[in-house]
This record gives sequence, C-alpha cells and structure tokens, in this order.
Amino acid sequence: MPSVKETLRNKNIALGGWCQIGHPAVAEIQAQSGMQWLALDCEHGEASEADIGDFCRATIGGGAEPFVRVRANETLDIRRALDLGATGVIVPLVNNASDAKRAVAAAKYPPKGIRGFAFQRGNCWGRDFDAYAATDDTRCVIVMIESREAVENIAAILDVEGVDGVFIGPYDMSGSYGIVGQTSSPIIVEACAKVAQACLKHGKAAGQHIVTPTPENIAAAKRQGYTFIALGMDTYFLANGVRTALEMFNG
Ligand code: 3PY
Ligand code: MG
Repeated sequence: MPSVKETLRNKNIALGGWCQIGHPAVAEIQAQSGMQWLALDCEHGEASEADIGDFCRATIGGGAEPFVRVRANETLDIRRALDLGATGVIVPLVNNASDAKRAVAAAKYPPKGIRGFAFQRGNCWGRDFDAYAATDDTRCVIVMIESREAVENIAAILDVEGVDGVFIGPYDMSGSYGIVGQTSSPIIVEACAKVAQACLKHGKAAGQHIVTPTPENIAAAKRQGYTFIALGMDTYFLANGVRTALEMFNG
C-alpha cells in the first residue's frame, strides 16, 4: 500500500481513524480493521506523550501509519511525536503563515527546520539514522484550520513549503465565528468550502473529520474533494456500539 504521503500527493483519499483513548489495543483494532492511518489525539483525548510509543507500535503492527495530533503548535511536542515514531503530525490552531512555518520547522531537520537529531524510536534507535534523516519529506505535516483567522489566511498558509495539507476543526471554527457547536451552519459550511477550494488550487490535501459517519456526510466529503479523511472515532464507535446493542436487547 502507498504511504499516506504518496496517497495524498497522488490526490487519492487517505482514510484514517481517530484515537481519543490512549490504550494501544484501540489503535490495533482500528488498524487491523483496514484504516490507512490513525491519529492519536494528544490535544483533546486521554492520551499523553507517554502513550505515543505504544500507539505507534500497535498502529504499525496492525498495518496502518501512526499520526499524532499534538497538544499544541510547540516545537518539542512535534519533535517528540516524530521521534517516537509518528509518520505525520496534525498541528492544532494554525492561524497564519507564521504559525504554519513554526510547525514545519519543528518537523524538519536542518537546514529546512530545527528538528534535533538523535537516536530515537523513529530511526530504530539509531540503526537507521542516516536513512531516516534523509527522508524528512516522507513524513506529513498537516495543519489544522479551525478559526476565522485561519480561513482568512488560507492561501498564505497553503503557500508555506512543507505543509502537506490541512485538517478542518469545525468545533473550534464555530466558536471563532461566535456560533459555538453550530458546525452545519451555512457560515461554517461556506468557510469549509473556501478552505477545500483553496487546497485544490494549491495542490495540497484538504482534510476533515467525519466524526459521526453517515452516507450523506461521506458522499459530501468525497464530492467536495477532501482526501485526508478521518472516519469516526474510537469513543464514538464504542458508545454507538453499546447503544445499538442496548436498543436491540431492549427491543
Ligand atoms: C475541532 O473541531 O476544533 C477539532 O479540533 C476537532 O478535532
Ligand atoms: Mg480544535
């Protein structure tokens, strides 16, 4: 199977899963079920930095690529996620080109960036040091567009070299437009369409999280040209499965 990076470069859909529960079994199950990539949510989930290594082991063991949504656009959060074996980072709250440059710099080795060299899990604890250091470009930097400011600056953000694509955060975006939680309001729909169109124009991947998948929202995401798609979420699948079984039981 091509890597996520190659899939996105070829303008194909890279379908992934979302892990808010830190336990590696949750990643293993989603990976074994056929997801191409999984993201460990260190911003809003239960996972912490100490969970990243085992998340990467379980995800790769299950046949998927490990991504980390880092806690914040902080150099060390991005460096640690990659060092622990993530092949991509999803960076929250990128509002302008300078935020995007900061995220890319953290993810790239000099001279392109400021990532520190070391023996670490990502390079098999040093065994593959040279090969790993020479392949920065195989790893993804996805920036989150989740504010009005980011929508207004979308062209400048996409112009930043090293940004592979964007991932829309509809909830934060709704908050920044003063309509908290109204993610299907025409204002947010229009903002998302603007972002998706800008991605198509710049040849970069447009991403979104279909938190509660339905035939309609899946069809809409495909139609609108999104290629970096997270489908569902561990917590949602679990709660939904429990509710469905209870309904079946209770008639
Ligand atoms: C948001 O909607 O703001 C998110 O970050 C979703 O993951
Ligand atoms: Mg958010």
